[in-house]
Amino acid sequence: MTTDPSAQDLRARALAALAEQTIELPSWAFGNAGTRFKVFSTPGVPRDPFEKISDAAQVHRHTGVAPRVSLHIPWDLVDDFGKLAEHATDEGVSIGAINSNLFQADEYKLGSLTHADPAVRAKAVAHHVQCIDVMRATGSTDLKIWLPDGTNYPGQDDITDRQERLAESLQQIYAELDPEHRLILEYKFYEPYFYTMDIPDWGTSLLHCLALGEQAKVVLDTGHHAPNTNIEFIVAQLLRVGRLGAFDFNSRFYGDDDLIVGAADPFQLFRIMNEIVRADALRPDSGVNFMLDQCHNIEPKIPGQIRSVMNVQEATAKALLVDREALRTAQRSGDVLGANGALMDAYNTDVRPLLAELRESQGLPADPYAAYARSGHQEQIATERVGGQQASWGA
Ligand code: LRH
Ligand code: MN
Repeated sequence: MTTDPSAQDLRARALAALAEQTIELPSWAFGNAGTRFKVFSTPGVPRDPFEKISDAAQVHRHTGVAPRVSLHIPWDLVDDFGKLAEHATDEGVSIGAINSNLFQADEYKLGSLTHADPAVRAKAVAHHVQCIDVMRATGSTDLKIWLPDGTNYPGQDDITDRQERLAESLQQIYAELDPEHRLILEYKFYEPYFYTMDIPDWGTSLLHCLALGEQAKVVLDTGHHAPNTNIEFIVAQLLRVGRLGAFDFNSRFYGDDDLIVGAADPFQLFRIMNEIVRADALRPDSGVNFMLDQCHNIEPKIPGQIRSVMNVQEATAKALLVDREALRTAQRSGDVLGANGALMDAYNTDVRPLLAELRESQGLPADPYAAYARSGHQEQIATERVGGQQASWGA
């Protein structure tokens, strides 16, 4: 352990910030998932939203930083959302963002909120009114909209007309929000359509959010950019204008692979968290909701989520250990290698001992992944959860 007072101070401030960090888990990560080629089943997978929440609570119990679970409607539809929220409370977690679903209905083939037929748009708007009712029943404040709409061939539809219809539909949804609610709007550059996506990039999402009002913010899914996009640049820009509402963290090698965050590119995750720390946006009241959006196609789900949460903590800890004074001095004096070096020193720091110390100070296992493996919970649910319909995307 260093004796240098400024390094000790940096370490103490990093521990304090890490102790406040929270990461929201996606209910669908605990269900079966796959690709168009195969959705694999796994013993012990939840059969309903109650079991999904119980599994998410296991992640929080072992890591201490995952106190919220986002739901997806209709995948997580239940008769009584009040009961589901009570179950979450009993399990020591709460319900986070409510995700709408516009990508599994036949009538949305040529569009939902952008569709030329007002009746189809009205149905899509009504789905969001239903999601807002779920938010009221669960105490959630974030309505998360990923717009899957797009076209496959040039000329198939008028790009501008679709944007006008989209703006009108979003305005109708926005008007239904309660004062404490937010509409967070997710973009994606391709898939399920391959010529245009109606919200393909951060600029388009931002334009619609600015047109809607203060309660509208952008969702940045780390898997939704063209290869080699400088995502931390987008993070810095959205933070600068106060419109970064949330992350959907995952990682990818090529497409929207939804792999474990930090698994494919831990350096990119560090660079993203470095912009978050630089903007002091790690604070719980920063308005940025750090969420995971992943699918564990072949690996066990709960250990996969635990590993994911630990990867975010590690990237965050490294970003918090950047000597910002040295960095600023080098940046301001044009010391290119000095500035890059300040960042790389932090990135190349092994922060696992620091995180182990944090967890032990909170009465948590130093290594949550190993602790969960020792708990026998995976074997227990594989034995108990027999029969019923395993949860999945239900495509
Ligand atoms: C779309 C997306 C969106 C969710 C879905 C599960 O690719 O990222 O955030 O609705 O995955
Ligand atoms: Mn997403």
